[in-house]
Amino acid sequence: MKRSLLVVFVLGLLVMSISCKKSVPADLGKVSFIPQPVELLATGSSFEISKNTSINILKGDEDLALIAQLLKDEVKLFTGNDLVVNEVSSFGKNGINLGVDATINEENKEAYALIINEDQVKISGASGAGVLFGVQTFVQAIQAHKSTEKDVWIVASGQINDYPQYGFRGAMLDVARNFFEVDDVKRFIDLLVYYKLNVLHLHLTDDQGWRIEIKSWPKLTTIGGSTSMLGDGGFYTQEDYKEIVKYAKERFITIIPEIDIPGHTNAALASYAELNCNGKAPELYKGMKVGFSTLCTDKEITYQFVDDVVRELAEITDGPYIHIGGDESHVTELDDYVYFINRTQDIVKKYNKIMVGWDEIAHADIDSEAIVHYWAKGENASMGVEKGAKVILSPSTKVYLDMQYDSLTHLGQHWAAYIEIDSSYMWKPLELVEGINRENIVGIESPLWTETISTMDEIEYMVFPRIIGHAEIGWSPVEHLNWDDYKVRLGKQVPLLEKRGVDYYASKQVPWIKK
Ligand code: TNX
Repeated sequence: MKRSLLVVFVLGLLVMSISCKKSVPADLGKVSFIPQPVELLATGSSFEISKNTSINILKGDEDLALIAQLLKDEVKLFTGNDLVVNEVSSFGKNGINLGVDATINEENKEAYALIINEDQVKISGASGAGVLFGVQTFVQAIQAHKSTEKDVWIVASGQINDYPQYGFRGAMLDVARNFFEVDDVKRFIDLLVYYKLNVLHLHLTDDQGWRIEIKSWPKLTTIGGSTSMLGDGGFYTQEDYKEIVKYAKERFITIIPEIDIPGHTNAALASYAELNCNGKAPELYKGMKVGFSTLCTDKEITYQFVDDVVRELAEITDGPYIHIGGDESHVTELDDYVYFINRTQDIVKKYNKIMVGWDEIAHADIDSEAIVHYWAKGENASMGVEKGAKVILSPSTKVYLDMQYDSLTHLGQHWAAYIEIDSSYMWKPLELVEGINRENIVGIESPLWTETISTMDEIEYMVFPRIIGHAEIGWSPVEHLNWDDYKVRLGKQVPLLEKRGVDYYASKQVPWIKK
């Protein structure tokens, strides 16, 4: 545990000397939390979770009812105890109490305060999101301590005040190269919640597949969604997509849908001949190449198409963003590209959404509302910032989850780098691109491209454990980031990962604890 995490025992010793009820002293300061909380004070006593412990929420709070259910499920998974959830009109002095209290942090809605003492646990969030994050921290504290007698679990006492450094902490899943069912996406969302991430970017279209139903252009999915690289294709109906958005929203995760245009569009071009400059539809494509396709930027029908797609997508997307891709448009002339992105920006604004695009969009006349998604070129990110835009950081050499761990990894690619656990953890957002400062950065995102990946187990193997480190970079104060300390805490995530059935890469760099 780092020295900067001030752990005070005096109060705890006092409490213990008054009451010697607990047989096993527990220390909250020794729990291997990830992400590392901002402030932690151990008080040297403990709280017991038995079969009779209740989870309490105030009557009528729907957000908290779902969070209470999630906590109940987690407690059952880790302790075997099936706790009752009570809706109360005011909190008593016992049990695990969940509540929203905006005053705990006026500046940061995602903040929470977790207080564990002998009689009760209090998890207060500045909003529902904060309560959910506090619950995740509490679950990590529970699993760190064994039961002393059958069905009684000891949780170390203390206080945690916590809030994230960045308000945008995301992952991306490419469902275009290979398609993943709604249930897989829901599982992916569950895995993000455990580490306090709050954004899921879905890469919905690419050369190899169009995965979202657009009612005014039905062939996009009946033709464009009929194949994939390693499977039989597939797509989300708008009802499916709405179900994903709802599931994510209940867990305080924002869905960002991406329609990758004007390049990466072979599936759309194969579905509608009129979107091609030569009026001919190409064959569907199942290969690995990138950068060979483009919408016809000087046909008016192209903009009708973009307008319809953005309009339908905006209607079913709850969050503020639409991602328009814009990467690797190698067969679009630069002038045409700039013209296309400019018009697309107007369309996205017309439907009251914020345009996000890969770093190449900085070449266009983007305005200060746009967000440049840095992945490859620092100079593009800087150019975007000069135009007043903000930046999402996805440095491909650090956070690309499809990059192989080393030369023996049987999945993935290595064009950006081999990314072992140390390398994926050891970078700092503020040291990445010259001229980009804290106020220019929205947050960080870890993308998983799926050219070589087609099952949930494979997703998990590439994502875990690297994303756990990215979650800490996005959440914890920079002075808490330390590889030697982190790798030990990561090694202690084993029970959490295994009970949750996560198929992770057991890197030799990490001192994994024995099961
Ligand atoms: C680059 S990152 C791409 C994707 C590929 C990925 C494979 C980006 C904006 N474009 O189209 O899937 O590399 O690693």
